[in-house]
Amino acid sequence: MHLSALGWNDAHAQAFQPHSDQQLQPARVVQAHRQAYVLHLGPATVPGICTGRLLHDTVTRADLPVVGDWVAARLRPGEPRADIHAVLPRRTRLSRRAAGPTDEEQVLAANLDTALLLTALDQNYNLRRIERFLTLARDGGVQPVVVLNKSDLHPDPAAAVAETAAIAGDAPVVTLSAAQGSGLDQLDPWLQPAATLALLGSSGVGKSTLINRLLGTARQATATLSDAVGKGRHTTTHRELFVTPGGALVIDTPGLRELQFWDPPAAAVAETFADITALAAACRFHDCRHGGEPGCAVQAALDDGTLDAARWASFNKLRREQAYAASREDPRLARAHREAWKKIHRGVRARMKFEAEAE
Ligand SMILES: Nc1nc2c(ncn2[C@@H]2O[C@H](COP(=O)(O)OP(=O)(O)OP(=O)(O)O)[C@@H](O)[C@H]2O)c(=O)[nH]1
Ligand SMILES: [Mg+2]
Ligand SMILES: [Zn+2]
Repeated sequence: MHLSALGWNDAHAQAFQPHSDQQLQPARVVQAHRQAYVLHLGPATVPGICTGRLLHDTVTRADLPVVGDWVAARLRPGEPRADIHAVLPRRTRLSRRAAGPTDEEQVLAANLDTALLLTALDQNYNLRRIERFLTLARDGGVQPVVVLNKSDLHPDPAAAVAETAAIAGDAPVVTLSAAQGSGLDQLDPWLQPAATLALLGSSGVGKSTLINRLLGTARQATATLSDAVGKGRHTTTHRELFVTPGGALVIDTPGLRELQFWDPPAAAVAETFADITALAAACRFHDCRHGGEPGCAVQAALDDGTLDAARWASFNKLRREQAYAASREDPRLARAHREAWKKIHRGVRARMKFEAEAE
């Protein structure tokens, strides 16, 4: 394979410049395990590990290689193994607050064009969860596509699509059945050669089943949710990038149990909740807290049912998490967070004024 078929482009080549003089070559991380990686060099894949120096110089775990990363690697003489000397800057990324007690960022995958946000049309189907996934993708600069899988289990999948589209903003929403292989062609617009896609969603929604469909072979093990939970772990346990017969690069990931945000994604939340942001900008008072003030557009929309109470609650929950994340970091960030929201509100007001004048 040519590096360009793996997503290598001029921007990456530029970022590689500082490394190009010392027998280092670019490689893409196609598998990430705890310490060990598999690197794609173009002609071949080799196992790789970070050099001691890279580990030593790395300040946070989020700066270590993840699947989808481009790295500067050096092949060991006479050995089919490579050492990773540096991680190139990430074009886009999906990251969250790591699960568990430690307070750190976990990057799930890097340099993605599209995130296929999978939900199954069974008990897993939950608009509030979809909002969180949308926010995560937008925050990382990745185009989200909502995939409602297991359409065969739902009496009216088209109604679910309509309901989801109403909260998804400009993100496309499709429904399909990975198990039955129906509706897959709807993903064609994003399955372009050398485009990188990651599949994200809870355990058991059918990520690996869909990957197998896209690859045309049963590469990934799949299991029913009860089997997976019975084993006490998810079926897929590491992140891996595969090349489809059409040349798209798709990443399978283990199911995400928790989805907490790492940085406060004010702009991404505003985008996911554009309807609420617009309402808030229409309140009589600039600093309206939407708690019973006169002329509150949010309260009016809640009263007449234009704004769903569950969606309003979901928005507030995300904002509280943002505020928490910001204050945990440092007071400067908390202030930056408030500034970001002020700017968003100013922008919406300006746009509303502009549109009103145009009428
Ligand atoms: N009815 C139905 N079942 C499906 C569909 N897609 C997947 N499944 C089933 O759902 C179960 C879980 O599928 P997986 O592909 O293993 O799920 P996963 O998202 O990869 O799960 P993790 O690897 O644990 O994160 C399997 O039993 C699949 O056969 C579908 O479209 N319809
Ligand atoms: Mg899986
Ligand atoms: Zn208000």
